[in-house]
Amino acid sequence: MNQDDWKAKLALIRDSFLSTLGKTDAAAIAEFETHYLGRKGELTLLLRDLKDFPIEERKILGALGNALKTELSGALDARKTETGAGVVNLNKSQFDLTMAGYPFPKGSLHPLTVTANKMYDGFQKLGFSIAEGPLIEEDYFNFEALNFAPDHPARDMQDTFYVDLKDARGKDLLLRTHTSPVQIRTMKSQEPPLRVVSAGRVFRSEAVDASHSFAFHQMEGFYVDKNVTMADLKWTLEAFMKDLFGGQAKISFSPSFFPFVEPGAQVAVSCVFCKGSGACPVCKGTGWIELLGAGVIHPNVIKACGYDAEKWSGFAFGAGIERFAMLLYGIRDMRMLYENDLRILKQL
Ligand code: FA5
Repeated sequence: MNQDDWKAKLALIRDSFLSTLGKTDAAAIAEFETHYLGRKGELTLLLRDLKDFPIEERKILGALGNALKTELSGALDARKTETGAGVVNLNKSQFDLTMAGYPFPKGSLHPLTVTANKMYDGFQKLGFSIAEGPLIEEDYFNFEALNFAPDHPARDMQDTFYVDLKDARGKDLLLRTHTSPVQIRTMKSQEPPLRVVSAGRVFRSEAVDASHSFAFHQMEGFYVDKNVTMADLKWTLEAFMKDLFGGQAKISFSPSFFPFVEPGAQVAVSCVFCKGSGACPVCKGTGWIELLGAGVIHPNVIKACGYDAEKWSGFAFGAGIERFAMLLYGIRDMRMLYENDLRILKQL
C-alpha cells in the first residue's frame, strides 16, 4: 500500500463512520464502536499498517490518523449522549435501591502505635521534640558511652542479641537493648539545651511472659540544661502521668541502679487491675506496675558526649510502651499485643 491508498482508505472510513453514526441507536452503539475503534476495528487496523511506511511518511500519516481518531471519538461521545446510551435508568432498572449496603471493614492503628502517639503528645505538650535512632546499634552507643565499662557486670542486666557483623571499632554490632543510645547520638550531634523523646523497638534475649517480651518498645526521654535536678525529673514525670492516666494514678519512685544515671530510680504506677490492693497476678501481688527507669544523667555520659559536665546536667528516663498500653487498655497479658487477633484488636 502506498501513501495515497492509505489516505483514501482513511477517507472511506471517515465517510462510512459519519454517515452511519446518525442512524445508530443506543442499543447498537457499542457494536458500532467496536467495529470502527475497537482493538480490531477498521481504524485501528489501518493505523497498525503504518509500521510498514518509512519513518518520515509514518509521521505525517500517523498525525492524520490520530486526528481522525479524535474526531470520530468526539462524534461517538456526542451520539452516546444524544441517544442516552450507557445511562442506567435507576427507576426501571433491576437494582433494588432499598437493599442494605455492604459494610466496609475499617482499618485502625495498632494499640501500641496509639499508646506511643499519646505518650509523644504528652511530652510534646511539655516542650519535648522527637528523635530517632537505629535498631542495629554499635556497642559504643548502646553500652560504652552510657558508662558501661567493657567488663561491667551491669551489661548482663540486658541480655544482648549480637549480629554477626563488626562496627568501625571492630566490635560486634548488636540489636539495641534499650532506647538510651538515642541519648548519646542526639547529644553528640546537637548542642544543649535539649529536650527530646524517642520511641522504638528494642530487643533482649529474655523469656516471654505476661509482662515481658524479647522484642518490645521503649520511649526514651531526656532533658539537658543548666541546673537540672531530680526534682525536675519528678515534676516532669508526674505532670506527664497525670495527663495520661488522669488524677487518680499514684506514682512511686524507688532507688535503682543504671550505670548511666546517678542517682537512679524505678518509677511505678498503682496497679489499675487491683486498684493498688496487691491482690492480682499482673502486678505480681505488689500493687504497683513498673513502668520506667530514670535518673540524673551521670557526668561520665555528659562528658562522653563532649559537653562540659560542670556546666550542663540532665535527667533521662526509659519507659516500656507495652506496659503503658496494658494500663491504658486494661490488658492483663502483653502477648495479646503481638498476636494481632482481630477479635482483640477491634475491642481496643
Ligand atoms: C532501661 O532499659 C534503661 N535504659 C531505662 C533508663 C533510661 C534508665 C534512662 C535511666 C535513664 P529497664 O531495663 O528497667 O531500663 O527497662 C525500662 C522499662 O522497659 C521497664 O521499666 C519496663 O517498663 C520495660 N521493659 C523492660 N524489660 C522488658 C521486657 N522484657 N518486656 C517488656 N517491657 C520491658
